[in-house]
Amino acid sequence: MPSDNHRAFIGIGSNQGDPVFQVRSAIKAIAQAADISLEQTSSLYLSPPMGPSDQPNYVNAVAMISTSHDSFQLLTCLQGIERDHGRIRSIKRWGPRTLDLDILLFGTESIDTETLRIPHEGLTERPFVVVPLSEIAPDLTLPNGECVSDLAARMQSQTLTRLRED
Ligand code: A4P
Ligand code: MG
Repeated sequence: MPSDNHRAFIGIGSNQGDPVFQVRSAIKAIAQAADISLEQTSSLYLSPPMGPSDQPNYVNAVAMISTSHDSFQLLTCLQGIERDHGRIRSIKRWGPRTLDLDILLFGTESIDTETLRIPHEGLTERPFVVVPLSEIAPDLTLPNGECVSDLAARMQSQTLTRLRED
């Protein structure tokens, strides 16, 4: 990895428009994006919606990338990929979506602005983020100092189903 590159983790989620297809297609788009190199991707996981329950189950995954973008440039790029996948932002918080791409971690950066907060809010409380993250980077130390695999092992993740590859 060149020294001006940053390692980042991206949370991928979908619960509309064939979610498995959306997540796989998003992974391809990330791999093809300029100035981003896809390093690892987790399995796909199915889980009930966090938030309003009157929406379909979600498919989630996590990707590890290296990029020469800064974190704001990366956000712009990911929002372009969301748009390409028919994402329409609704005013409903945690409502259904064809594709959601969240920057979970960006190197060791800590950012708190209107448009970008890193680490991503709720990162350490969500099994659909922690479990796939732990699958691809088990030794990763989270900003709270905890090893991600220890957190994943402690987490209630009965509602999370790992999807088999076909
Ligand atoms: N933004 C701030 N920080 C970030 C970041 N680190 N990465 C801003 C990406 N975006 C970030 O996001 C709203 C604004 O957050 C963006 O314009 C960006 O500037 P959004 O994607 O438009 O809205 P959202 O996703 O509905 O809001 P939010 O609060 O990010 O929701 P979450 O946390 O993404 O949760 N249940 C299951 N099982 N699986 C899921 O994946 N996802 C959600 C959404 C709800 N329930 C779920 C799942
Ligand atoms: Mg989001």
